[in-house]
Parts: sequence; C-alpha cells; structure tokens
Amino acid sequence: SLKREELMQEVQMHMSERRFQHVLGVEETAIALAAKYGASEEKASIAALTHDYAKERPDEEFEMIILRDGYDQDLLNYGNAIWHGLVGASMVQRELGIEDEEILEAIRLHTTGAAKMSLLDKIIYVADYIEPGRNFPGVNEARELALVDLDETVAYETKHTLLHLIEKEQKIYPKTIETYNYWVARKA
Ligand code: DGI
Ligand code: FE
Ligand code: FE
Ligand code: FE
Repeated sequence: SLKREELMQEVQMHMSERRFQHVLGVEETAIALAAKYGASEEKASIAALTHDYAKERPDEEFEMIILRDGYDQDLLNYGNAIWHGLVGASMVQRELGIEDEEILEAIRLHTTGAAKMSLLDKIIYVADYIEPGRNFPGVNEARELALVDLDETVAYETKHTLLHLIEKEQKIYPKTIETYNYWVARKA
C-alpha cells in the first residue's frame, strides 16, 4: 500500500485545506496516544490520515454504495455525518488499497464509537475529538483526561457528543446510543 507521503497527498487532494489541517492534527494526536497507551504508531498514523477521506463525497455516491453493497438500508435515513466513516472505510479500502482490518474498523467507528472498541478504535475516536485544531467548550477537559485514562475520555466524548446532538435536535444513530449505554450509562 501507499507510503505515508503518498497517502498524505492522496488524502489532501480529496478535501479542503481546512479539513486536511484537521486530519494532520488527528494524526499527531493519534501517534502521541498510541505511544502513550502502547498501540502501533504506524497504524494510528494511517487510520488518522484516512479517517475523513470520504467526508466530501456527494450523498448520491454514499446512497448508491449503501443500496449496492449490502449495508443495513436504515442507513439511508441518516447522512454524511454517519456515512463518511462507516461507508467511507470501503472507499479507503478500494481507492487507497488499505486492507488492514484494524485500520478499516477504526475508520468505520470514528464518528459513533461502539460498545466494543479496540485500543486503536479508541485512539482514533478520541484523537478526532481533541486534536489541536478543535475548539469547543469542554475540549481542554477531554485533553487532560486523555493524558490519564483513555476509557474515561471515550465516555466523556460520548456523553458530550450526545448532549450536543440532542441540544440541536439531531437524529441519533442507534450505534451512538449503544456507545452511550456501554461507556457512560453502565457506570451508573
Ligand atoms: O468528521 P469530523 O467532523 O472530524 O468528526 P466526526 O466524524 O466525529 O463527527 C461528524 C459529525 O457527526 C459531528 O458533527 C458529530 C456527528 N454525530 C456523531 N454521532 C451522531 C452524529 N450525528 C448524528 N446525526 N447522529 C449521530 O448519532
Ligand atoms: Fe469524521
Ligand atoms: Fe469524532
Ligand atoms: Fe475527523
């Protein structure tokens, strides 16, 4: 598969400069988390560089793939926010030649999380939330938490993302609820 430099170039060509800077921030953060928590820094780098690869694809392309490739058709009731990782991973595989299932799964889960997450899944989920370009209330608390407890950071991110979505009256994807039930509510 592609070397880091080629991968970066390919990713950059598929998105705005602003989004590419986000991707580089996620990569830097994911590598640091991988070093701290003992995951592969190379896999963290590749997953981070490609996690939003499909984010600027047209809805019609996602809808065509969802109809064609045996996805749960309930996905059609959602939009780019849910599709770009879950379905976007198949574009990363096909177009960038990434076959590593751990990397593809981290891409699939990066927006919603899941009850069952690998160390790499957690790293990408959290790095996406706390990368240096993020600026929202609570991000510094999440950054500090990530220095001490990755699982607690997954819980914090999940709770705050859900609160934010509900505040905006957004449709909640069932997997997001599963993530909340496992990582947040199970502790109560
Ligand atoms: O792609 P990014 O902006 O870097 O970040 P992301 O992939 O984590 O999230 C994309 C958006 O998806 C973000 O605004 C939060 C939102 N999101 C997460 N879970 C859900 C959701 N949106 C809806 N409608 N439903 C969800 O369950
Ligand atoms: Fe994303
Ligand atoms: Fe995220
Ligand atoms: Fe992202």
